[in-house]
Amino acid sequence: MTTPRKTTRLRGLLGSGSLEFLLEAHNAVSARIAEEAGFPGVWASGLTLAAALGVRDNNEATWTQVLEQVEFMTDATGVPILLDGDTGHGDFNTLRRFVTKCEQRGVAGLCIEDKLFPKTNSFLRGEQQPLADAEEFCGKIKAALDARRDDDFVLIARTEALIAGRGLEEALRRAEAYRRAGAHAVIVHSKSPRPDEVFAFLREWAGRLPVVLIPTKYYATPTAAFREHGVAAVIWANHQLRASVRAMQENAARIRREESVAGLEDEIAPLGEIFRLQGDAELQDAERRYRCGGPHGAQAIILAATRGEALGPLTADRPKTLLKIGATTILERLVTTLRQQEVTGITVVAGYKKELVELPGVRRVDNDDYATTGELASLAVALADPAASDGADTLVAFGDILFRGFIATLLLRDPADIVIAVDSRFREDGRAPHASDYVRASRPPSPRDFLDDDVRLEHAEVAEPRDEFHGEWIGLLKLSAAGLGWARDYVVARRAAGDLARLQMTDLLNHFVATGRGVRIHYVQGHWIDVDSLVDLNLAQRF
Ligand code: SPV
Ligand code: MG
Repeated sequence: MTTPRKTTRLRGLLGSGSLEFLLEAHNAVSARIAEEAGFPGVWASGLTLAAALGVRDNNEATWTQVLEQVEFMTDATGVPILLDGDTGHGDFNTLRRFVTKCEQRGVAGLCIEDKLFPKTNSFLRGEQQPLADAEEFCGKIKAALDARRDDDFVLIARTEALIAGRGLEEALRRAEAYRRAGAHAVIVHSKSPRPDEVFAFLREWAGRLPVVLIPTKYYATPTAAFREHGVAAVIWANHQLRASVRAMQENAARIRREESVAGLEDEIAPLGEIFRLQGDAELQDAERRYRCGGPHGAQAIILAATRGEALGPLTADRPKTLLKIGATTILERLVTTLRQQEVTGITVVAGYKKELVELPGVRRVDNDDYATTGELASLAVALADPAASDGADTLVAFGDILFRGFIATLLLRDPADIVIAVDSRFREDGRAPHASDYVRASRPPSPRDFLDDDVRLEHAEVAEPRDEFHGEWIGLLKLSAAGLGWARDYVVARRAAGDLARLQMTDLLNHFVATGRGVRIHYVQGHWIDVDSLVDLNLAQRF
């Protein structure tokens, strides 16, 4: 079954027989927010579109400029948009072209009002609101209807008779003329603080066409009263803009006063929410689907759930991955390095202070049990995420390492299913012996390493260095699509067996060895660093 067109849905909404609500929006993000809040349609308000552009509601923005904005709104939403077309921005002929362009840009319906171009907002200048000649306005309605390609494109005629102080009789006379001209619904606008005059209109009108109201001034009217009077739809015409203006004014004043944004962080939308509203997840999926070949199309999982207790007070307010190396965090540098190797679709597993882990274009998943689980539980969270693509090569990296980009490329270019980078200089890296991920390989490093590419892992272990080890795993692993599947099978099995929480990445590597999958090793000599201690952090500043 295909979804009905937006025009058809707007038509249906006005004729539904029950009271519907449209919410104002003035740009794509406010339109999307209105849709997500559950509104079945959006009012693209002339007043707030103009205000957002910093101009007056006097047709200072041309109709093409208005449509530029509205096109972003229709692109960003699945619900129909009813555009405030003011007077139609000119005579019948301008209006015809306007209707054509509205249809082309995905607008579901247009509302035109019987005032003179350029109009003035209905709540300004008292009753100094010159009305259009009703007959001429009927000609515009007919022209607009004839200009449509889509028979369901909605045309609403709005009378400003009450705004202009011309009384109920004139409002009824005009509404009736507009009905005969073919309008699908009427708006009778009022600036009275009470609904009496619009309710009087509704009683006389007796349901000849759906009536839409804009109760900006008679806002205190109970919604039940609109229902009782058979109102087809209510438009909340400017409330998103007004809410955001108040929020921005308070925000700006506070930042100015406090000379800091630190106190605001928890009170404003997190960056991740902005990326979500922009649809970043869709782009990540698309990147996985459409960027193919070689290292292109690889994805990455960064394990960054732990605090890094060894760093003491430095990680009191942030996870280790967010410590700064120069001007950027470890995570930012890691992401930049990965992107330079054309890795797209980066997922970071956060835990400790997870809400701080936000980076443009980086998907975050959470291991909320980070305090009681190990690396493999974090990996399991990423593998369970639907965004983890099964078709791509995947780099798994610890969130506290920095490495030169060529190492990632080495792993990605290797056709083996499971590949790790191992540092053979672990005894000479200038650091005191420390516990880390050490490996025993099928042979020690040799000058032939660049030629002989078939070194295999025999055993991996989190331990103090011992003579039998050939190197230190740097915390970077490449899995092919098949390798990713085996890793997923393993974490599922371990979870079922009940010991996933205590397992580390070395357990996964040993499992691969034990099951004959073969883990290929690329030896490197330096060119990477991990940040486990203050000494490491200092070394990293020079990396
Ligand atoms: C608008 O939202 O632009 C309207 C409603 O036309 S009003 O501001 O009340 O005129
Ligand atoms: Mg308007």
